Amino acid sequence: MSEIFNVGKIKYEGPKSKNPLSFKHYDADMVIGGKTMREQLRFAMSYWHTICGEGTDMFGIGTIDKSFGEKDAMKIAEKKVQAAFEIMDKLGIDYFCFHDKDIAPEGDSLSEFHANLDKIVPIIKENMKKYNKKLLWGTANLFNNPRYVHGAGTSPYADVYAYAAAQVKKALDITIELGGEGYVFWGGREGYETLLNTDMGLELDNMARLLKMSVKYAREHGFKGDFYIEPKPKEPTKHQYDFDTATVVAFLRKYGLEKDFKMNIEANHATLAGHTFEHELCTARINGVFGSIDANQGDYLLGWDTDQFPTDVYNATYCMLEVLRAGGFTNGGLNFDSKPRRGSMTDEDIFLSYISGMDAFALGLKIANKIIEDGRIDEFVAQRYSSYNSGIGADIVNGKATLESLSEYALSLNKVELKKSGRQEYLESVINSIMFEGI
Ligand code: XUL
Ligand code: CO
Repeated sequence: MSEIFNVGKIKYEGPKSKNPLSFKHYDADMVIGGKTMREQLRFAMSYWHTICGEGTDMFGIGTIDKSFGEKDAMKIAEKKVQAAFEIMDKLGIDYFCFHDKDIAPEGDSLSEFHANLDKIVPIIKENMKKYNKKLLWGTANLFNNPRYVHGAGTSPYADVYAYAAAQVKKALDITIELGGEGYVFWGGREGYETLLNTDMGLELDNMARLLKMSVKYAREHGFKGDFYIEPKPKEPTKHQYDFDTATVVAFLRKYGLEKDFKMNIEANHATLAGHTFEHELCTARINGVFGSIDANQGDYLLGWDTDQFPTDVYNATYCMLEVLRAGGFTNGGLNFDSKPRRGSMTDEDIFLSYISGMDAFALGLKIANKIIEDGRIDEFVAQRYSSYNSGIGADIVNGKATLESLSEYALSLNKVELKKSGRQEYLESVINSIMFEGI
């Protein structure tokens, strides 16, 4: 079979290399923090952007043709499989993620969609074997089709809800068939525009019901992986129910779903919620729901979900610091939910974009590991909270303190020492000194 992309295998050539089609920092077999980079980073290719995305934005049609020279919808789908595995193979990416409708055309009915999926899935499975690739997670696209204009699992209409459930069932079947390590729910249309036409309580109860049914079905059918919710505050709806990690944690606890679900944190969604990427990751970690990551970055000046390839090394560093603090990934990984900018429309741009993202995260991993080994940041934090290790502080932490005992203690103090610096600028300079050591 002839190749689709006129690009060879991408190799690690080191930081001095000027070859654009090489890794400068991602050396798959290099051991960092006790594991190889490949094991630590668990990179995944997003099928929707890389294989289906044609460079559209809300003001313009596509700039890239992803029909790969075919005309018939099923032939295109088959060619897309070939393209997907060629890209993963050439970039040395071990995992991929997909929505149901990324891999096969929807056709004119649900049964036609199922039949199309049933033809493509064995081809994907064959290629997974041939190229030794794995599925990080699968999902159902419950936001694109006009039937979901008012929501899917939160639709006011039971028929639409049932249709969404059917799509989830089939996407779970495929995820299980392909040995997927995770299954994602991103609530694209699960939200609302105005309370004037919305029963928010019922919508959220129904969403929880769909999640419960999904967990039950998947576990009964042998799914051993993780379920994820991917928070996002807005876009497409004004108020998305899965606003951010804290909101989702409250939802999961309300409905008793906290044991079944973890988070899939996306960088661009975090910033849309007014948070940093690392804030969302830390919130997930301290609540025991750290799971997987959609790696990308937004643009503060544009302000919408631009899904750009992540090249900001500070962000990648703070992200990997959280990943290492969480003990690394288990079933999760770094899925590039990223696309080249509309103006980057060549085949080569696909490879250049992934190289830039993979190198940025390789740097992030190396620097985050150095920050931990260096110890100055962790030592400062430990010192800052050391008053909780003994005396009145230990009483607070151990639950021995009462309002009376604290009041008595406070009255015995002459004054509270205020001049205890948070040393933010110093700590930021420590990060820079570690990051740019040797320059
Ligand atoms: C949309 C988004 C989705 C999810 C999967 O903003 O991030 O691609 O990752 O449905
Ligand atoms: Co995403």
